[in-house]
Amino acid sequence: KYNAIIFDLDGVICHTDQYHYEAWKAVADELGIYFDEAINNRLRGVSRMESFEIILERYEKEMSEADKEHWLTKKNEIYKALLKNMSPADLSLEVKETLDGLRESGHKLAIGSSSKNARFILGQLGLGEYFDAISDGNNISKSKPDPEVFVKAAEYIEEAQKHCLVVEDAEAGLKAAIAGGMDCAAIGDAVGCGLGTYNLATFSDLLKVVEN
Ligand code: B16
Ligand code: MG
Repeated sequence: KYNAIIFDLDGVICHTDQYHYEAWKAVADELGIYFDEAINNRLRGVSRMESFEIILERYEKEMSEADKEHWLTKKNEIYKALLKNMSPADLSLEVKETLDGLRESGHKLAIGSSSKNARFILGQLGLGEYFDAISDGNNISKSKPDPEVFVKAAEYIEEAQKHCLVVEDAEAGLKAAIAGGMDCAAIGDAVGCGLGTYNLATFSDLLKVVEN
């Protein structure tokens, strides 16, 4: 049924929540805005600017677009410095073995991530050359729940959307897959929202999903 699997990156292939948290916390502290892990969870799968808008809900004053850009650049500099701590040791054996298994069974494998740092993160994990295509925050004009990032991924690997399965950890990502006419497998927090065609208890469950 599926010729290709399109993976979200953060929260599916790897976990960068803590680094996003530390970088946003540094920015929020400088601005005197309250920020905690619960607010950080709302930023999952959301673009950088939209993430900042959520943080600014607790900011009393108005902020100019130029100032917003300044803080976004600052957040990304802190975040990228933290990403340098990532290495192939951060890629779990389960994820690597499952990806290899899916490839051996003839599936094309692509990335569909909102992040502009997707290629950098994949390089840190030792997956720089691994995927057949990467669609990320650099090639889209609308972020999830818009389907653009996944539609582009399907285009890059030359597969019809109905033959692609998306794997996502965020509700916005599941909505994006559905809007793009694709089935989706929910993992982690996304399981709770009930939008997944399948719910994965663990990453390797994907092997069972594609067998059927
Ligand atoms: P960046 P995904 C998303 O990645 C993250 O989940 C989200 O928290 C982040 O704000 C977004 O990428 C943009 O990331 O600032 O690196 O461009 O889950 O779509 O792989
Ligand atoms: Mg994600």
